[in-house]
Amino acid sequence: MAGETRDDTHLAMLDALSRKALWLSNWMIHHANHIRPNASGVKVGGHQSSSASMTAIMTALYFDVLRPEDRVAVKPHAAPVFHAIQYLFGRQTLDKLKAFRGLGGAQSYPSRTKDTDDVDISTGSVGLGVAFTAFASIVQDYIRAKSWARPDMPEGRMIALVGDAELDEGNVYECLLEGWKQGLRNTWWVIDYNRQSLDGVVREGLYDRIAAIFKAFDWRVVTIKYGARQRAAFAEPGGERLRAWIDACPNGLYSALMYQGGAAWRARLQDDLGDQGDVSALIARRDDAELADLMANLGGHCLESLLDAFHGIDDDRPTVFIAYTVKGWGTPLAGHKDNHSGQMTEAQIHALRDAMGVRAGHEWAPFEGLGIDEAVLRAFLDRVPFNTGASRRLSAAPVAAIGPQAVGGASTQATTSTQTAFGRIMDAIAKTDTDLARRIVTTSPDVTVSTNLGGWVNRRALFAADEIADIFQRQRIPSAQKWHFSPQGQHIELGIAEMNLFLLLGAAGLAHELFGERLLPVGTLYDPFISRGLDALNYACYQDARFMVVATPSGVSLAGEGGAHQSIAQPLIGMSQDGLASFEPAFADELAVIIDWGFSHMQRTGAKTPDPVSFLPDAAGGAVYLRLSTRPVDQPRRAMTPALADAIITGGYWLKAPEPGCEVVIACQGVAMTEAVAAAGLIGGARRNVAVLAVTSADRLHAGWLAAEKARAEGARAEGAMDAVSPVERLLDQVPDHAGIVTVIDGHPATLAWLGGVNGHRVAALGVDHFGQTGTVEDLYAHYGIDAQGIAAAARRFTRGRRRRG
Ligand SMILES: Cc1ncc(C[n+]2csc(CCOP(=O)(O)OP(=O)(O)O)c2C)c(N)n1
Ligand SMILES: [Mg+2]
Repeated sequence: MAGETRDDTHLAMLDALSRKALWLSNWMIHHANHIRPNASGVKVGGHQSSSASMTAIMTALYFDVLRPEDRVAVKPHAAPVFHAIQYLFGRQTLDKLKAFRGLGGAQSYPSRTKDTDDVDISTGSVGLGVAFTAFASIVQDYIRAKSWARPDMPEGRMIALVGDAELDEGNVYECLLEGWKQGLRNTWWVIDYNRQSLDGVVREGLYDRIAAIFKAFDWRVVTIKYGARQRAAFAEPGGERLRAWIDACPNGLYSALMYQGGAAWRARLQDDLGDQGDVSALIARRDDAELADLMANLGGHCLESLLDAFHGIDDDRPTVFIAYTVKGWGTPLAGHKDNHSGQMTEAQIHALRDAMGVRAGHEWAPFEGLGIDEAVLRAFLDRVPFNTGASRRLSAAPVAAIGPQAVGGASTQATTSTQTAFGRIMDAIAKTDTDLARRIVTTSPDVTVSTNLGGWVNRRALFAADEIADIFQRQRIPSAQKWHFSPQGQHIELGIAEMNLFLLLGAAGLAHELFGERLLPVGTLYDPFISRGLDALNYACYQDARFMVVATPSGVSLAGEGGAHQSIAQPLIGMSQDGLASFEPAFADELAVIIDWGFSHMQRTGAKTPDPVSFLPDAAGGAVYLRLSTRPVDQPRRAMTPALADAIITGGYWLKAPEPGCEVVIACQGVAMTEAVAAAGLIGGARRNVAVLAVTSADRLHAGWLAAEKARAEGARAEGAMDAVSPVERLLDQVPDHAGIVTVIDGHPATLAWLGGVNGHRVAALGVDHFGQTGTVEDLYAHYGIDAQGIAAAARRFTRGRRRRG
């Protein structure tokens, strides 16, 4: 195997491939920006310097160190290097490289869902891919503790290739602390320590801070500072003086000299070290080009040093490699403080091409100019461990749902809250001896008990690599919670950081593809704090992770908690977040149907084409968001028919159907249903028909409507069928044109205001549009006009208005 026979030929091979990866990544960006037609004139972009900085690190890893079971998050702006390497492996097409950053082309930042060259972990929002690796490792441990791990799949290392400025992101530190608590293993972070970010050169002394932080969390710190040629020079007479000069050189000056080249290095070194005997002679022995090469030979660009460092690790302790690099290494952009988005000129790229031995017109040739026989290179690539085996994207058979009846232990209560019902449903599932129960893994950022997961945890225990008994139980101190940790446990208790919650849900929600084992992750948190983890939630959805996030309390319904604990925008987040089916049920029986459906939805992987009835792309599956409340609500006494269950999943149904003379519809999502029903009673009656539309998912009704609109538009364009009708249109088709709709939600009124656009009904959109107060629910609902009186008042405007307009 490569890596085990590290002789000169092997190094020469790697060096050739490194040069090729450097060239192809730079050319890919040049081609996209300067050769491919670009009618709009809008910058295409791409990061030549950030790619160059990482080339040797990625060469050492991909062509030697990595094993098929390892999983890698590549620094987003090194995507071109990743695509180039996959191209050399024969796993990326030339067409995709030519279309880099174009429609259907290789993606700007590595993407699991959009790229076709086997991206392990998407990146783009800096810091998230880094932390994701830690949670992927925890998920790997979880699976192995259950003895599910596939016998053909050894334990992998979860590896992040990290830009040094990514360490500015707070989520990195949140994850370090969580990792320490969880006994993190098998995690490598390789920091591309080029001491430049986007805007410029970083502060002096950063290395010491970084190293100290990692050591504080019990990580091994491996510093790869000097290349082999530098180390050889340090061994020459006077070499120690040169090393001391390098160590003392400020980051900005080193970068500037890198940019200026050999003559500038000589002038500066002579100023500082001239007439000093051995070291002056050491410098004088080298011509300008050799001197520049020596000073550029930092550890992160030296394959030998990198391989030594990586192969030096033979245990599972989390390890950070701080690899000193130069941003733009090997290109004329090297070291310039503005090089982040800088690109080579035509003349510069041609000069680089010539230096690479690549002929004009042969820029994409994978093996041109390497001085090694193509057959030898191909044979080498075929033997590279990472390149052996089939697709790295694994799969796992779906776990069967158990039906809403089996999970619906809550529906017998006359009055209950959706959050109480959630706890009972989870408890009911926990009692079953089913694969579904076994594959669920729950997690919560220090709000397990207050989000009602206590019953589940009591039955299914907490996860930890080693048993930890519940001391309170042992001491016979009464407590409703049994907190027993064991490798069999199925709840991962997190610290408060919501970013970590969504990163873990993302990693666990990809267990089937990363590790070939199905997990059904359920995470609970406080609804307003979705915003705290929002980018990680978006990131999990972007990666197509499958999970269920259950958030309470909705809106101002936990009225006593006040503005900081009340959520307003969350229903709009639920609607606008791609890949997330969002529900806000009012009743417990709806919740049972939704949860049962949700576990199946989390496992579907079909086509994204809209269903002909719901107009939702449900065959493709996705993640699920449930917005619940702690407020008790009177429950309807009814049988759950298949038709009702379908409507609940589609997004809405008539709680009180419109009659032909209907003047007002009250459309309500979630916990304000109590007020909606009461308002209908106030204004309806013998004389006037008031209908009540129970919306379980504005998200899905809205998405179905847009999809039907699109289908009609396409039909019109093609002069084909235009008869697509979405569920919300079928519902509102029953409402007379002159009727008005009052929409009600404990959340932002825009969530339902669009209902007026469907058939042109007038709308009064009620909801919460300012920070909440403390008070009782009655106080607050009256304050926002979503109490029964407020709803009735809004409805009266319609009935009077109609008469006036006669
Ligand atoms: C969350 C987030 N904020 C900002 C950006 C824009 N951005 C992309 S790269 C970058 C600088 C990264 O510097 P570093 O990590 O040191 O990478 P280098 O290019 O130096 O290797 C910034 C600010 C981003 N991608 N994500
Ligand atoms: Mg940097």
